[in-house]
Parts: sequence; structure tokens; C-alpha cells
Amino acid sequence: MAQVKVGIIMGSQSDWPTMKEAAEVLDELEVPYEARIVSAHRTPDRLWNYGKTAVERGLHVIIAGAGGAAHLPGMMASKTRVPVVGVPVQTKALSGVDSLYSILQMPRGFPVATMAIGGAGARNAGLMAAQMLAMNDPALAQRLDAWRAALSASIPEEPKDD
Ligand code: RP5
Repeated sequence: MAQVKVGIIMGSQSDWPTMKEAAEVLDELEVPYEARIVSAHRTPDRLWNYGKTAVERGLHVIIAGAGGAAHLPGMMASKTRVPVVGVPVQTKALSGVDSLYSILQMPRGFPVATMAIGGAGARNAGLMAAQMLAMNDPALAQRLDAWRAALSASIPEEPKDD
């Protein structure tokens, strides 16, 4: 079994439909990952343990998604030097702007690489994680190049009516 280097964590089961987009693109690129529910507020001990053991367990990047008072990515970044990619989950009340601001405005010293709100952000988080790993994985780099070329090739030159 290949070493799992990507952790996908989220604050709630309700975040999974969004965070699944990160998982799906990692599947497409054949990058192993683990997915866990880790809530900054509801399961703080789980957050603490996850961050404390992340390096020794061999994680290279953590994708962290949360909504509302989205403290999970920032708290994880404060607990481990494994890079954290943050995904603001879209909320009903404030459309995800609350999530975005909660994740984005980190104090100096503890960065979170913040993606766009919602599914596009989650998918790009998966791609970002893959690109980071590809710096030391030539086979993955080749798969990524092919994936990107296929995406470009799928874009038509001219628009058409529905
Ligand atoms: C956050 O609260 C979670 O990340 C989720 O986006 C939001 C709502 O959680 P649920 O009430 O749906 O479990 O912590």
C-alpha cells in the first residue's frame, strides 16, 4: 500500500459534499489520501491529536475545509508544520464569505493557503496538493501534465447555443 501523504479533514459530515471534490480529483490522479471529520469546536482533542501526529504519520499536505466560524484550517496550521490548504465551505447564512474570512486572515507566522469558496476551491485544493507532491514524484508529475492537457483540450474554441 502506498504511503498516504494527503489528509482531507472537514469540520462536519455536512462539509463532505464540498470536500468530496478534492477527493475526486485525487482519485483521478491516483494520489492516496485519508478523509476525516475533525471539528475545531466539537472535537478539539481530535484536532490536537491529528495535528500532533501529522508529521510522524507521513502526511505532506493537509486539506482542511470548514464553514461558518471556520477555525479548523488555522488551528491545524498552528499545530503542525505540514502545509495546510484551506477550503471555505459555502454557508447558507452568509454564502461562505464568513468561512473565507475566517480562514484567510491568519496572523503572521502561521499560514494557510486559502482556496476559493465551495466546490471549485475544494477541487483546486486537491490539485494543489497533487502539484506539491509532484515536485518529488515524476510519475505523478506526468499524470498531472496529462490531466492539465486533457482539460485544456476539452475547452471548445467557439461557444454554441444550448
Ligand atoms: C462548521 O460548521 C462545519 O465545518 C460546517 O461547515 C458548519 C455546520 O456544521 P453542521 O451543523 O452542518 O454539522 O464547523
